[in-house]
Amino acid sequence: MVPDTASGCDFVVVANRLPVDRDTSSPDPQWRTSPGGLVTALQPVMQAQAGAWIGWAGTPDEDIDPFDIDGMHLVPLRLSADEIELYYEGFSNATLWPLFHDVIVPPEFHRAWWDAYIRVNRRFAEAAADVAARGATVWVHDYQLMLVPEMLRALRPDVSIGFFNHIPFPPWEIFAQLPWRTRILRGLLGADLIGFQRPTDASNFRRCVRMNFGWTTKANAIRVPEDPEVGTAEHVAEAKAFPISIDTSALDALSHDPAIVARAAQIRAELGDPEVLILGVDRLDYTKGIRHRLKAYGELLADGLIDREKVTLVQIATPSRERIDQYQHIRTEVELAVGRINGEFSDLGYQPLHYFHQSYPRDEMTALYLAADIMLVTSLRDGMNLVAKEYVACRPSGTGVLVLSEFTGAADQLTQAVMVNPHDISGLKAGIVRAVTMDEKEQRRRMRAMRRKLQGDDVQTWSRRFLQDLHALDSDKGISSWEKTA
Ligand code: GDG
Repeated sequence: MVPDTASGCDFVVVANRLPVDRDTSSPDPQWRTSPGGLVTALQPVMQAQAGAWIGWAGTPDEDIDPFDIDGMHLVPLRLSADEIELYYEGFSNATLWPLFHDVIVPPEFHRAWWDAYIRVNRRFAEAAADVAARGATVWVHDYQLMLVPEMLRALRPDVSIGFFNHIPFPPWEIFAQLPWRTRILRGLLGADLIGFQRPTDASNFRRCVRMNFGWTTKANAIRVPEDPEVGTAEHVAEAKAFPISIDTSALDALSHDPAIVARAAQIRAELGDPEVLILGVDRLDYTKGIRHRLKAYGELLADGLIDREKVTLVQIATPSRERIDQYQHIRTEVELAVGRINGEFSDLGYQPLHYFHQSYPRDEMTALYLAADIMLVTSLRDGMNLVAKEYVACRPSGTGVLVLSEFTGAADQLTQAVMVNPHDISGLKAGIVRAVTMDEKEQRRRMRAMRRKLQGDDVQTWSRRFLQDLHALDSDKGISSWEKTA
């Protein structure tokens, strides 16, 4: 039964984290919106439609009343320390994350993690069902919440449900390992529209549906039969690509800010004015290919293929998921490699590699992008990789070279980057040398094309396209369109 939701919200975002951080510097801690792409994209829709955002506030075992900030209604959900360990660190980040990133490290399958995942997903679905007005639009985000669409559809068949998967979707041959694959697919299929980063992700998903259930799919559409056990009726779900992007104009404005431009010059000066400044910016995650990048860089210094007096690499590795074993392991490996390179190739006046295991404010990140001649993005697998797009958006000079892994979603769009296969260390070395030696004319030609691409493709356009498609499906009610194409 549809509850009386006359006073509910017409637009509801459901994501693992709320888009806020608590500023604990004052005696009376205040919330601040965290400057992320998703908030930027959704805030105008939230403000126009009295939208709500449901998520965890970041501290375990804490009850926080709903509150309003910057025109958004935030609904914090309580997660216990145990749930963070089993649902978030466990099932989300040690089962799904590695499985969906080409099993770079082995995924772990534990039934207790799965039970916690169901429990927490149900809590999110129930919160969305409580908050959404009749006929509302609910947009669920990412791999931590894949069961929410079906759970919500059972509770609230009147709402229109979108899901966006920020990470890759694996091919059936990998996905099939998951002991709970049927439940995850059914969970996602509860949505009317399931968005992916790349067309390949969407086609992997549709093939998983065909292989797992033996159902047919038509173009992007999947006819999902009723499930009396769960309480959902037959409907048509669409699975297609909506590549995410960045707030291009905000970054462009920052990159013209005189204080940030001055800071970029200062960064170069502090590094000893290298002829070529190379930059890497990643969460410290095994998917980002930081080890491969350092191996290539170390070999280039050893071979003398790049001039150690002229080139400096700055690697920012933002702390991430530090309680998970594999993340502690990758940190040790990266830091060993950093120590080796600096131990071997530094002298009193020169350090080839500056490594920072810290987070920085957005202005400082922008100054780093402005300062860098070359950006290295060498992910082994990455849904999109926003850093690649941010670097391009922060190059108003039109110079600079992006070295980009083929295994990122961004590679589908930023085709003028120097493409590399990070597993091929010789090829990666050649890509870096190509970037270091590229003449300015070629840099400008490539950068111009990539910047043009980003102007017509920002995060606002991304959310608008997704929501327009969702509403178009909704007015059509799916089944009739399926019949039309029969
Ligand atoms: C997931 C998918 C997909 C990083 N360090 C700092 C900082 N950052 C910002 C970057 C960028 C964002 O964090 C990282 O985004 P990525 O896309 O590179 O990677 P993931 O975190 O893995 O994101 C990915 C994305 O979701 C969106 O759908 O593209 O594939 O894995 O914006 O700038 N920002 C600041 N300080 C830091 O120290 N201010």
